[in-house]
Amino acid sequence: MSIQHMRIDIITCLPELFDGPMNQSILKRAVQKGHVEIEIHNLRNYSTNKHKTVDDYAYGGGAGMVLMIEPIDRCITQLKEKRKYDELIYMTPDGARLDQRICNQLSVKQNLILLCGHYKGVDERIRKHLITKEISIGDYVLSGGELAAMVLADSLIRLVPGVLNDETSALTDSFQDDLLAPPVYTRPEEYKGWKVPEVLLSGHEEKINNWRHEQSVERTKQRRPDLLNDG
Ligand code: 6GU
Repeated sequence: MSIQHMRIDIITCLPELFDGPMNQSILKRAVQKGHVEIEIHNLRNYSTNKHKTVDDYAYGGGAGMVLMIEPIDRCITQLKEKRKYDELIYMTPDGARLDQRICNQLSVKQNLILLCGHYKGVDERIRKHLITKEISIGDYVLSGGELAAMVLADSLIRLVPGVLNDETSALTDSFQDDLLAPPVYTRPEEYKGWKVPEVLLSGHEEKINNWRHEQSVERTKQRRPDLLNDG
């Protein structure tokens, strides 16, 4: 069996924004180890006019520029000539709100395109004819889809098998079983009189697992009761 590999192509008019986050520890290692390939595409390079513009005024008037069809379509067409894509995702505040269930579903895909919106958004015809999924990272507005695309990419890459050192650590994340993660402790056993719960020092695996589960349930009841009522 071959190792799972994910390729993410990101289309943006602000490619510089991706320099920092994509070269950071886990993501960088995932790329170096060959689990993930990320390519950033500057929309400007796909513009056909002499000023390299990628946006224009909205038909019907009103404030805000709209990303034009042509540069986006040219970029997508070139990518599709090279490989088949599982999803073409538009990052937009009116998309489906990202949660761990969506992350899990997308993490098994091989080739994804993330299109970052900007200004007032993209020409609606791109959404209608080319986009297969629209995702938001929460009910607040960012100045562009770039930060959201990084959030989505990070959440997916860490789920690709082999990316995390201890593969089970993604399984114990908050939300993986609709529960928040339990509290964790490390040395020292006591600090300023603040003690680590006795059970964690007992070495009794079954008791520890039971305690962690109880803590998860309790924490979820207290902080996110909505998670318990869903599904
Ligand atoms: Cl995906 N884009 C923008 N511009 N704002 C957002 C978002 C996306 N998700 C939440 N807010």
